[in-house]
Amino acid sequence: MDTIVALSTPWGRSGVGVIRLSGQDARQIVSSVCAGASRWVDRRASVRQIVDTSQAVIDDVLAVWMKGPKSYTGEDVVELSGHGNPIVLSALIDVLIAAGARPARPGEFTRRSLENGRTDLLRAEGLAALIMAKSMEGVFDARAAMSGAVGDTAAHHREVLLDLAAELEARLDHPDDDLSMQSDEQVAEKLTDLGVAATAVADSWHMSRVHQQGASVALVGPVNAGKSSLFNHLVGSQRALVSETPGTTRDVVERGVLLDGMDVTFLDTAGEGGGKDPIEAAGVVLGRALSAEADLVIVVIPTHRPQDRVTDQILERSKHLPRLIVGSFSDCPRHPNALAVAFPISNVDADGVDALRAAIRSAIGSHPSQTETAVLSSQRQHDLFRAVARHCEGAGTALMGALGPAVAVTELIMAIERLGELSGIDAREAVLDRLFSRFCIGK
Ligand SMILES: Nc1nc2c(ncn2[C@@H]2O[C@H](COP(=O)(O)OP(=O)(O)OP(=O)(O)O)[C@@H](O)[C@H]2O)c(=O)[nH]1
Ligand SMILES: [Mg+2]
Repeated sequence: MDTIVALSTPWGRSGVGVIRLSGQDARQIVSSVCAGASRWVDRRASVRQIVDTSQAVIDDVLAVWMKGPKSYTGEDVVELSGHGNPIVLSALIDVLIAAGARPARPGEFTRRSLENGRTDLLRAEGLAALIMAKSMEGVFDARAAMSGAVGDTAAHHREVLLDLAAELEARLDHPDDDLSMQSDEQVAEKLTDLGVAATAVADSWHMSRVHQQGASVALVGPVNAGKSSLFNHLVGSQRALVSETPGTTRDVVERGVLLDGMDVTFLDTAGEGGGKDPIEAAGVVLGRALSAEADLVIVVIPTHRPQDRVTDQILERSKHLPRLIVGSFSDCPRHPNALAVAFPISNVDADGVDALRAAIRSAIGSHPSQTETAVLSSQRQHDLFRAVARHCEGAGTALMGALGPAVAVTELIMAIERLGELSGIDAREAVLDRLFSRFCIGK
């Protein structure tokens, strides 16, 4: 196996930059570019001078050798902390490459760790999530993922499924003997329970994704509802144009802010029910498309006007989306036929905006808690748990219906395979390639 090398800290000027090498020749390669003789003691830091071919000293580095297999990758690892100047660091890497190391590919250190059984795919994804997390909740979720909670849940589901599959296989192999311990109904009931549990795990991804990637919150509503005014309050600066002309906002205006430790991107969209202007109409279409993908929709309804057809349509369209309904113009007399809303606000004096902000924050993320429950750290994990739930459901239906136990077993085997893919037991190269291409080089 080649010895690989990469900078593990970001390129740029900083106090130190850490260069990592992994592979059987790691120590020997570093020794060959050190001035003077070098002795290595496992996990003991020592200062060394790294020289180029003309023996000029490039840098003094702090070197640590971590003997395999008890290292990050499971191989011999050497970490060199050099001075954090990209010119120095790239010169160091160049001499290490000239001495026999090969530049690492993205995620290759973690991939080796996986191949050497030092981690599994779920933990590796947890690690990627930890590095990318855009909120403290995301950090805690990632830590839970790295502790193996998802793997434990998957292993438990796998055991139950293997038992049930074996139970059904027995019926198929010996249809005349009564070997089965459980009735079809009992098996079907267990499958339903498992399907529900797998769905609950899959659903947890919605929240974890927001924790990890930050949230997008779209403001929608009829024209002149005060969306842009509210948007400006929420982002804390005058970003969107406000005017009494209906249809002021056309393009979607976007602004990211840190809301109580979470990256939140607010989107102000074109109001609905304005004139027949084609550009305005195009703005409405764009706003609808983006708000359908948002993590939260804020429906802004002016409560000094009667509830009209446009409002009804907006409420109908957003009813399956996570949403909060806000009543603007709370400073004006309420119209008797206005919609009753949970969050009254006034854009004149920002009354109610703080309460709304708190409601938005709790709608998009729970507060940090180190739960032991399975928290997913990738879309891939979500899709697999969904598939498991679907196969459990399919197996139950087959068993209780005309298709019978043979089809049910096939479904169960598919569910077991999906669970295996989760931790990488059966992961194909393609999955690995996709996963590791998202890692940064040096990780
Ligand atoms: N009194 C009062 N006036 C408001 C309030 N919110 C907005 N306005 C006024 O209503 C008008 C429309 O406000 P905007 O924020 O531009 O409304 P919008 O929903 O973005 O409108 P479009 O972009 O046209 O869809 C402006 O003149 C605002 O000053 C409010 O809560 N109270
Ligand atoms: Mg507007």
